Amino acid sequence: MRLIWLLAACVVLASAGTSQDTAQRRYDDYRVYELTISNNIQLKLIEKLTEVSQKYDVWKEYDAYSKELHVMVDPAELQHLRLFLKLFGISNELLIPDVQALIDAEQVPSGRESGAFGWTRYYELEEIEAWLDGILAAYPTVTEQFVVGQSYEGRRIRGIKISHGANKRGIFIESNIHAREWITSASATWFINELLSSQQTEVRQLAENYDWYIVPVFNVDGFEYSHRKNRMWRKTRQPHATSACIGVDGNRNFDSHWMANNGASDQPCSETYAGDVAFSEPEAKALAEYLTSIREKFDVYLSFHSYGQWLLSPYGHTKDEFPENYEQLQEIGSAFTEAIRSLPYATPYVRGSTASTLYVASGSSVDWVFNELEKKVGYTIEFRDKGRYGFVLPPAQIQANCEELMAGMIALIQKTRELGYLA
Ligand code: 0X9
Ligand code: ZN
Ligand code: ZN
Repeated sequence: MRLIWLLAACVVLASAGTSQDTAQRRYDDYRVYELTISNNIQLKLIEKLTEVSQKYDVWKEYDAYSKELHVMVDPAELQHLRLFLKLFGISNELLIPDVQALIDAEQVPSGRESGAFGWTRYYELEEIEAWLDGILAAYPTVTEQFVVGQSYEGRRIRGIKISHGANKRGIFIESNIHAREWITSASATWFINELLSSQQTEVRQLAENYDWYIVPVFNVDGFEYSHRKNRMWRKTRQPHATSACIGVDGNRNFDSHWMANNGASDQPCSETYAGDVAFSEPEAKALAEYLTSIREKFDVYLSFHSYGQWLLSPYGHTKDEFPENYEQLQEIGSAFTEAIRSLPYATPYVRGSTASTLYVASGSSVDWVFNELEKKVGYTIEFRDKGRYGFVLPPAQIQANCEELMAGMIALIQKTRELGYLA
């Protein structure tokens, strides 16, 4: 009985207090553990412990495929966590002993820097936008900028359209909806650059046969915040009326099965907070409106995320139903994963429907486009890695991740076309 009270105290203590965002937040001695869950009670307890606590940050939610979850813990909470894990017999492995050490290492470019924009380090929003301006100026006949809308803090959400002529089918890429997933915008900018400058036949075909709409940094406010204040920021930056916690998970805020099946949280302090209402976030609303305005122009929708090496198709909101074209989506998915596995890195990706292979996630952008705009080829791509570095993927891995993306994309688009989409 006393143990139960101790546990209750743990949960309460862990949820108390919010942090101040003055200087750059540090993560000295923060650890990331991989927890292996063997029953539902363990899962519920862990979810309860971590949902709104500022002492915990779930890096990867529990998924039915691996039965594991990754959680970062504040060093001040470590004793409690250990006791908790012991009490409930939850097996665990230390993935990252000191998150700050990875954050520091991440700031070191992986090669000689030429001064020009490249893919040996991560860039801030301003630098990415300056690069984008340069690209638009250098390729004026085949590129065009578009603006999705404005963020809560008033930033423009910018995208680039690459087109080699009228009447081509379009592919839309949304990237960095989750602020801390820096590899996504690094990969999106690399991909833009390849579409414009590569001489490789398959890449030229990709570039010239389709219209590309690419938004390298969608969650502009969050991304800026992740660079300046808190490397681990995920959500948007709109404050909440009844809570000190800020922001909404943009990928839970779309108006398609919003808040269905516990696929999001109604707690403002949760990292998967869905918002008070669907489209509470100006960013999500603006994207939905923009996509609606070009709905006749695109057939494929991709959302870049990290991490985990997954290619995820709808549905996210339920694991009990599958879309009509599920088999085809898996066939396209296999083309993607096999292409990546056949590279020298042999990086394993797993494909499957979001809810059945990963976890239920409701109100996501991909599902909204799939269900509401009826664009029947949509995927979430979860880039490298599997958790050794997690969100703090070293700059030395940017290039390899990008090569994998290109190999996967060539195969994905080719198979999509073969199956009669994109025609
Ligand atoms: O939970 C998410 O939003 C994504 N994973 S992440 O670790 N990057 O946060 C998965 C999104 C799944 N996609 C769909 N629901 N369609
Ligand atoms: Zn505690
Ligand atoms: Zn994400």
